Amino acid sequence: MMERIRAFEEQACLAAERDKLVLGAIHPSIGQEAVAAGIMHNLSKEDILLSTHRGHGHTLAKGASSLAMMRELLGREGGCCGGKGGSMHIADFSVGMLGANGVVGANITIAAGAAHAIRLLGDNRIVVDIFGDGAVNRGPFLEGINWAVVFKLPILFVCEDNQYSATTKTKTMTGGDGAAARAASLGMRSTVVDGNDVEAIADTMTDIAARLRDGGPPEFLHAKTYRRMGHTSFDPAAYRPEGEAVEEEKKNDPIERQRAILRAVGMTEDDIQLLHQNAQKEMIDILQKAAGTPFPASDTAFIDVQDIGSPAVEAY
Ligand SMILES: Cc1ncc(C[n+]2csc(CCOP(=O)(O)OP(=O)(O)O)c2C)c(N)n1
Ligand SMILES: [Mg+2]
Repeated sequence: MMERIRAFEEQACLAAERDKLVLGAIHPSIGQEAVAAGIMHNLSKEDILLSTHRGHGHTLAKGASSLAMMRELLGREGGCCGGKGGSMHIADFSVGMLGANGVVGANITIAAGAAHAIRLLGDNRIVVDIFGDGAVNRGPFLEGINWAVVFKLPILFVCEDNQYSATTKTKTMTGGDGAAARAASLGMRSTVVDGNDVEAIADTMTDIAARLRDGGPPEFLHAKTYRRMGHTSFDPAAYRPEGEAVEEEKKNDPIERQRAILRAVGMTEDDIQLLHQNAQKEMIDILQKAAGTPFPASDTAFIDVQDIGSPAVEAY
């Protein structure tokens, strides 16, 4: 899965920067793949996921079709949201993915609402809500977590901490002892995990998922990783200290770290390469297919659009 996420995003960056086929920004999660793969390994399609503007990996790992996602990025027919959402607003209800969200922190309260609905329905699905380290400084962090604690909702909040909030090192604008400490202060069980260690994340998540399915209470996971690229595919990240990203890649690339483990347990180099090549082939292929897919017919432009019939529509 980590290979597939990396390959998808490499192709998405090419689609945006080389081919100019993507309108708007895409936010790559290259270097952060262990969080998506480790967490989603423990979820079924019935479980609920909410994600952020940097959500391609989460969505793919939840089971969405890579081709439908790429079509969505390119605004084409057959995209997850009919080509109307784009990279930052991918949703695929058929796999329990309620939506990425371009508004930082907004998914936290929506996720609490989804978990509340599950509590009222009385089934044993769980909700996972993933947000960035910048989101912990927004109001919905307090509101959503407090609500979940008070109502003992079946939800895991995950802070995917890539150390940057757009162009700013997050710790320079965050008070106190960090995301997990804040969640703990609201009475929530909080775990810190190495966000570049896919097995550690998967194992931690196995335990958390079992506890949540058993009736809760809600939990918090702080996964520490690193954003290897700029904020968007076109951001050269000139604000970053020289050499920092290269050093992180050398020390902490989650795919390289897992390859080393696979070698140590006897997987052959050929098989390791095959995983890589299969992922590459899949994603090169879907970009080609997506680029060859027509745009949606113009008479579908206002279907599913909330503002239909409002004066605002006239203005456009
Ligand atoms: C409410 C709100 N404020 C500001 C922005 C602009 N913005 C987009 S992404 C981002 C940084 C978010 O950082 P973080 O939560 O750490 O997520 P990351 O980009 O690192 O994945 C900002 C400030 C926004 N989209 N929404
Ligand atoms: Mg961040």
